[in-house]
Amino acid sequence: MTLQLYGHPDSGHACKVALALALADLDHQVTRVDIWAAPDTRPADFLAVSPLAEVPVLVIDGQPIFQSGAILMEIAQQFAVLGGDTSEGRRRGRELLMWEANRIGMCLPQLKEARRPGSAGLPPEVIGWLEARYTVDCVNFARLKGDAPFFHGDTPGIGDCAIWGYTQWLAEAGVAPTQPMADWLDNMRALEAMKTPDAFFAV
Ligand SMILES: N[C@@H](CCC(=O)N[C@@H](CS)C(=O)NCC(=O)O)C(=O)O
Repeated sequence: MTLQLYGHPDSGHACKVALALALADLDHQVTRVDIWAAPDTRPADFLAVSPLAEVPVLVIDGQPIFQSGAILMEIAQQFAVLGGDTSEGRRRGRELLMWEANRIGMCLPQLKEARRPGSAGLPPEVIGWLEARYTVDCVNFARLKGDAPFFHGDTPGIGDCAIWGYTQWLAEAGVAPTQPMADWLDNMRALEAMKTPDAFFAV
């Protein structure tokens, strides 16, 4: 079995997958793709497996999968890890992934990019709209997590990986964590498999 991950440290979507592979202790190769270079200048082997020229892509035994959520579900199911070993865990993972993609994954990447030095930014009313969405997401974050240390219970699952992808950069996005979020972020940072984005995609 070979696993090849294409990603970049500035991509929270790629970080979600890198974290899942690390937590599940799955041996894999990493290829760093420059997401700031023009898409058609990216390496041919990457363009051959990435239909949208985007990261992440995970190639499992020659079979490429794109879209971070789809990759996380594949990892959980195929390797019976991170919640994928039970039907309840897989359902929980799917629910959390859909929520993250529609909510957190819709506002934090845009806020982070708008504040990146050199970015074209976003109109103030768009920033205001995204920040208002984030405020709602904070309330629902606490509802969904409940009192357990992780979204999947006592140990992290693919939902935690997905939610981590961009919540790791709240300061860069210009927003603050709520207390439940800060506590969960501490739990995530304390995981033995946790790395910085640069370490996940070291060249
Ligand atoms: N919905 C996709 C988003 C993928 C995505 O937007 N990737 C960005 C980096 S975060 C990318 O590759 N951007 C380069 C480009 O679009 O040229 C996922 O969850 O994987």
